[in-house]
Amino acid sequence: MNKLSLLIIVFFAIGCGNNTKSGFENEEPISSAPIAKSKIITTDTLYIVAMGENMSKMKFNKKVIRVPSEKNITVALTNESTDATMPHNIVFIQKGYANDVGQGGLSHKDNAYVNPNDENVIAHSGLAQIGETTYFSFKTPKPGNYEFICSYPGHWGLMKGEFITE
Ligand SMILES: [Cu+2]
Repeated sequence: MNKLSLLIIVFFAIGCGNNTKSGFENEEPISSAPIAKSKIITTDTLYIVAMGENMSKMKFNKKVIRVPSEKNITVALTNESTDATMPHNIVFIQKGYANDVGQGGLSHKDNAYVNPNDENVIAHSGLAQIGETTYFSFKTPKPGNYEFICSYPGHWGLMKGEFITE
């Protein structure tokens, strides 16, 4: 190999390196959440959206949430409802206790409508007002079938789904 071809190879390698770097910089994730109380970005974050402009259209964007069991995860709940009367939370509960947990939370407005002593509650977020994202972390339970609801008064009948750990 003569000096000229070696020089060309080195020059080419530097050029490729720069291209790779600038390409990577363009791939930064863009968050659509307009307001975040705190921002925790990890690979173990579960992104959930609550939506619907009124009580007949309110829903979560997932019917089933499937996560690894006994693992620390962060939940990011974004409220995309457009009416200020539609705050939402997400409450992970024992299967079959949606109504009990919802009713039990009615007198606990100061705790996001969740009774802090409710043994059927596995974990819950705070209330996300419209346009907000609320974050919280918890350790998922042992493998099994659970449920999730929004416990804001009157919401858990429609805002619910299956929570599966495996
Ligand atoms: Cu709700």
